[in-house]
Amino acid sequence: MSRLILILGDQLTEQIAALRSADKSHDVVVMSEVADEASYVAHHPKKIAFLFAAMRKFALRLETDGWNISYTKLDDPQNSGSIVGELLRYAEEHNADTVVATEPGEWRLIHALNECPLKVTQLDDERFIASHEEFESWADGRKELRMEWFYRDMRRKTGLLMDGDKPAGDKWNYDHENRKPAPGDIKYSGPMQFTPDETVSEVLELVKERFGQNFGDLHPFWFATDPGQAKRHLTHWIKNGLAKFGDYQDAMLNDEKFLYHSITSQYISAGLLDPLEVCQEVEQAWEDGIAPLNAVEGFIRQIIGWREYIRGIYFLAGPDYTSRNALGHKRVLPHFYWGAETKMRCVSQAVAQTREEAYAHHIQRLMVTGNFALLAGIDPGHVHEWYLAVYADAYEWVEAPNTIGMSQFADGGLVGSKPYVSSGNYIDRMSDYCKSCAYKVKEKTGKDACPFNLLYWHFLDRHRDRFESNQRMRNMYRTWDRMDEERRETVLSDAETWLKKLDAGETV
Ligand code: FAD
Ligand code: DLZ
Ligand code: SF4
Repeated sequence: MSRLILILGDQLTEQIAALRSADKSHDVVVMSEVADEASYVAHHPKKIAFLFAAMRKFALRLETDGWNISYTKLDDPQNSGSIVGELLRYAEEHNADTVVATEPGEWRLIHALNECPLKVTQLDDERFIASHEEFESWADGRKELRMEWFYRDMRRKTGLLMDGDKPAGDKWNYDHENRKPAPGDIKYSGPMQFTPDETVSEVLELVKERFGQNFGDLHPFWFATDPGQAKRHLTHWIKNGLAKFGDYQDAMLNDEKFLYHSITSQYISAGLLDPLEVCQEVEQAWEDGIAPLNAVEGFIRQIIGWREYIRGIYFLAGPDYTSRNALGHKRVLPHFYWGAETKMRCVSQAVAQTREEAYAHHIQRLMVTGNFALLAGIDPGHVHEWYLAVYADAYEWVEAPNTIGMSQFADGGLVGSKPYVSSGNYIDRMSDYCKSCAYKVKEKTGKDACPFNLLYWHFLDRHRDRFESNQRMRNMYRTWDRMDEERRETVLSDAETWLKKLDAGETV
């Protein structure tokens, strides 16, 4: 009897565990574009098009390589609409009762496969450097799960940037060299862009028809959709972007959507690039003198540190992680996250870019849209759904700990030792947004005051019981307490007035 080998939309590599365990002469590879996966949130059309195109090209490659493939297109009249439905349909067609899958990156799908009436084995996803067991044993007994300590273990394990048992350059972390604001006149040519081929064009038509109403621009579509293109994209970035990636990693400019960032997350997580190989190429660029150590270490830390750590947290925390709301925030997500007008230049810029590219870089996600949601007390469940929908690299295993944990502090401090909140000052220092904003970043009260300034103190004040004893927040409370009482009252009442306008649906 043949077995079904399930390959999901973000498992598009010959190295995926289920495929490696398969027998080409007997087994049938199942890949399906299904309504359930395409609509559990209102994904950005570019994200859906990217995955469907990359899935179709991968299936074609496997077929050429001699695999027996059962592929369902979204508009196939037989399509049952779900992954399990398709497994049942193909099990009957091929007289199979066994499925080999690679563990999905989402509890929802793991449970669906566990409950499937067929015999389903879920193999470990070996594309990651740390297995679940390794992360659990690292976390076991620790009071705080800080990324930096985990990252050092990953450096030792991979040997990346290691000089024997010491870090290259004698320092583990060059982050303090990586926070420069961008001078206004810098230009980055941006990521490599690809003209849609026949497969991509066919998918674009389908996505336009079925998901054209979702938030996000489908065109122009320029993503890489196979490993060859993704590799060219990486080489292009290593040559043109990597050297300055470190210095300007946190900077934001109105006219620069990509500013030295690698735009690799969507390719790595879908399986088009291998994370370890990417890091090895970047390390090689340092050895060849193409990029300095601060840039190379900064980048490698994002992949073998943050990315691995975030995944570890998702699986350690369990399926109820996404419903956590430690700060009790209840406000609905404002319409301007979906493109309605706002006078806040930083937010409108981050949202517009997200709509155009299904991309915003880390500091835009964390310190603009994330920071605003946290300061304004938006329900973290709403915030989570938004991030899961609008970015091309969003899968729950990576999006949820970043949003629920790092950005919204809704996990009560599992990911971060303090909330990532800031007033308008931080955004002004790191961007050119404030210069073209209707609000005034230097104003701390009054109708023109930057809302981040008002809401920052409002946040600290309303969560005083929880945060005032946090060592890392003492200075913030000291500054607040040093203001005279009248001024504090004005700040809080101006913040309340502003929030009332927000709740009333006024353009704020
Ligand atoms: P670069 O800046 O070039 O960084 C290099 C690589 O490091 C990325 O490609 C990515 O693979 C990895 N990386 C960097 N930071 C992180 C991180 N915090 N967690 C995991 N990997 C990281 N990243 C996603 O891949 N998917 C998400 O759904 C996602 N949601 C996020 C939500 C919020 C609220 C925040 C604050 C961050 C989120 N991130 C997410 C992390 C980060 O913003 C993106 O990985 C990064 O912006 C991707 O762009 P890039 O490829 O140009 O990254
Ligand atoms: C995100 C996504 C989308 C939009 N569509 C599909 C699909 O039609 N078929 C599929 O196999 N996978 C899809 N995916 C990716 C899955 O939802 C993904 O496997 C989970 O998010 C787990 O990481
Ligand atoms: Fe954003 Fe405030 Fe600056 Fe406007 S003034 S861009 S709202 S930080």
